[in-house]
Amino acid sequence: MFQAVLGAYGLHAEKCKIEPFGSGLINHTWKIYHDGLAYILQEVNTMVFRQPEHIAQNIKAIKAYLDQTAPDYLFVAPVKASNGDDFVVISDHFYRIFPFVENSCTIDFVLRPGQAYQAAKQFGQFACMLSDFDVQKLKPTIKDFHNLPLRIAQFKKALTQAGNERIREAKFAIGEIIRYYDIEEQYVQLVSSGALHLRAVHHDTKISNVLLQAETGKGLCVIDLDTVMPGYFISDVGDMLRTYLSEANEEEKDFDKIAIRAHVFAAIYKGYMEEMGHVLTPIEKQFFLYSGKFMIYMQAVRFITDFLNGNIYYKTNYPGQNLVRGLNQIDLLNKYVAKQPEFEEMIRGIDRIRETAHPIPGPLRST
Ligand code: GN1
Ligand code: MG
Repeated sequence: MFQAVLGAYGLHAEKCKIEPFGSGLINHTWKIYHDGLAYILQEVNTMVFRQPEHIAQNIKAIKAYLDQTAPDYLFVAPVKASNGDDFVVISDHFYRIFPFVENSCTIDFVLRPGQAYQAAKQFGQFACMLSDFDVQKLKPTIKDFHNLPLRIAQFKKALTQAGNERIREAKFAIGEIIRYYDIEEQYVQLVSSGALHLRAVHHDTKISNVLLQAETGKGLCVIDLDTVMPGYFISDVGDMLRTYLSEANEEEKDFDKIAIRAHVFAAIYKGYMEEMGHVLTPIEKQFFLYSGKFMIYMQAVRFITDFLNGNIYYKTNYPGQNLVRGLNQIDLLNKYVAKQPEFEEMIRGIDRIRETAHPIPGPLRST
């Protein structure tokens, strides 16, 4: 495989050092060293991305737009194959290569609030740069990706199809998912009322999708644009809250280690709002906190559904892993909900400081 894929880019597999890279649950990724240069090779999972050419088209459209409107932005575009294409298809498998950005690094876990701040600023900047881009030009790369009612429908269907043993094992998790159905009801209400604007949304804002300057840790740009498509800002903010706030990640089996870091919340809010505060509508801003519930809950539903279905979607390393992940997310959700009053207070505090620094202009102020 490597020979054919790398050959399509004019690289010689026998001269390359190839190592597995990253920790994604969907695609396969390798780092390739060739002639003093480094690349990232990815095989796109076409069971998940049914029309991978949509990914390539979206990235091309965004690149063309940003080349015009934000030429200084570091946009990591795919390397062109020898035939000029952005990807190659070998035996029905879909591959692409990215340049490895020198002096950059990624991290897998937020250790300090400053890192959450940098990432939130990067995802905020990306959303802001695309706020006037015509989202209708973006094709959905995964249909109904963050459509919570559909995820609930899939969960209900899995409940009717799963064997008794799995239902018994997941009993507590199932009860918790049902107990939180109001999160879905609120989403339906939000979308149907038009409160959320359709925007270009990244949809996968985990910390490892931000390139940082290796020496300073300053954010450089966002990567992994496979799921950039029309959506709502709650997906991006919500997945940051889901993946940055906790002291332990979604794989943790010891739930005592799941603890919410309030200073990380403040960093995400500050970083994102510095970039998107003037783009989001006042109504959208009211759902900043809701976005955490929305994404943590949806991830719990997706993990538990996959467990009930016999683990057909997410890569797993041991039986019951999706149940552990789902229970982990439910624990996180409970702890997040308990923190809401504290976070509301923090938001008010940060907004007050921002307003003092940038007073609202116009008739609202009489001086
Ligand atoms: C998948 O493969 P990765 O880690 O980038 C999933 C996300 C989930 C995440 C949970 C296309 O992302 O939606 O939040 O696992 N991506 C897809 O770890 O389903
Ligand atoms: Mg991804």
